[in-house]
Amino acid sequence: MNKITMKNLGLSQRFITESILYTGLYIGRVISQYKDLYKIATENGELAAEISGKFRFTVKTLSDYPAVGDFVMLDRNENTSGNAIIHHVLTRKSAFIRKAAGTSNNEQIVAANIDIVFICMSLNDDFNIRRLERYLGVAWNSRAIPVIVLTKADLCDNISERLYEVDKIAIGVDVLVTSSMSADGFLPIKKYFERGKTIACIGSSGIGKSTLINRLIGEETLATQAIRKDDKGRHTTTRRELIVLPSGGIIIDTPGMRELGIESIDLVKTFADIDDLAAKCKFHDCTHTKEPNCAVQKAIHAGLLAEERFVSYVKLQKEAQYEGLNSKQIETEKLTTMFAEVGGMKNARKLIKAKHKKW
Ligand SMILES: Nc1nc2c(ncn2[C@@H]2O[C@H](COP(=O)(O)OP(=O)(O)OP(=O)(O)O)[C@@H](O)[C@H]2O)c(=O)[nH]1
Ligand SMILES: [Mg+2]
Ligand SMILES: [Zn+2]
Repeated sequence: MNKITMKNLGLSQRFITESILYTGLYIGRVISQYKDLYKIATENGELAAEISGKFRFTVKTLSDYPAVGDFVMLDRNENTSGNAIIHHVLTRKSAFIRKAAGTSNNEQIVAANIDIVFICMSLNDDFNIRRLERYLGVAWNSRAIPVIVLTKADLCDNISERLYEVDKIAIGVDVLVTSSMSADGFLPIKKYFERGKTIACIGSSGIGKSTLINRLIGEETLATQAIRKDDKGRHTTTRRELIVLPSGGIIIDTPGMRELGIESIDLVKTFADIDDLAAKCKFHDCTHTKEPNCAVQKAIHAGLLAEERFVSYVKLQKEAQYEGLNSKQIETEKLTTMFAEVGGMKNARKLIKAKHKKW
């Protein structure tokens, strides 16, 4: 492998100029993060770092913290004892941002200082044109160039139809069809990689981002895993990671995300027809599954509403509901939903207790 120089790591004149403001500090690039600990690449190799107390004190929003892809100023560039200290984050030239619903200051930086963002979507189950549309919108805002990467072509028998759909929303954007099942299925992405240029891969879990990157690298660097049929949405890649390719070029692999931060307004706009129907249901809290006089179910039975459309509505609603919650909160939400039928978690606990007593 090539020696990793700061230039290979994407350091351009713009960052060098800014870094000169900080005399006595050294420049590095964040390649991964685990809780409060950052892995930083420097001219002299990798080191572990944490932010300074002063930095922590000045942080106002989540997005002020260093993110993968950031150039940071450190107190050292050698692996001496203890962690290096991050004092500053250099001004980002681009950032792919994910917003937690309802909160304006809860922006999460998915990847910083990227040149291209690969919006990845599989051609089979995960394919969803509306979601692609939203990812595209966020990508344009990131100041990186979006490229749509469709994966798992081998599992799709109507590629041309899907491409036709994508073309309608992807104006001025390259659209690539890939598969990791054939030896050359990754080739369409290859030409986008250049020395010093950073590409981030984003998209849902299990659609083959890491597998595709592995094909490109030509070795199994990143863990990949099949999605278990009974356990959808299980994440294989657990953190963002910046990798310098042997041939030059930089890629940031990210864990699959549920969504970008769907604001409820999106749901309202996209599913106005279903909301209109729902307003006519007998029960105002109708779940449109088994309640009597459900206008939504009636419309589906009458062939006025496509079943799949209703399914994606429910799915999006769930995503919106979970958006912005941490994993513990998501679990609680899931349990609450699960136990809604028996009258909520409290009752569920009682029921479980009662059962144990019987035994
Ligand atoms: N048939 C088929 N399967 C694929 C393809 N690419 C990946 N897979 C399979 O899809 C599963 C998930 O692949 P990953 O690369 O782990 O998916 P990921 O997008 O990185 O998922 P996260 O890390 O959870 O975000 C694995 O079992 C892969 O073998 C493909 O082109 N065709
Ligand atoms: Mg992965
Ligand atoms: Zn209903």
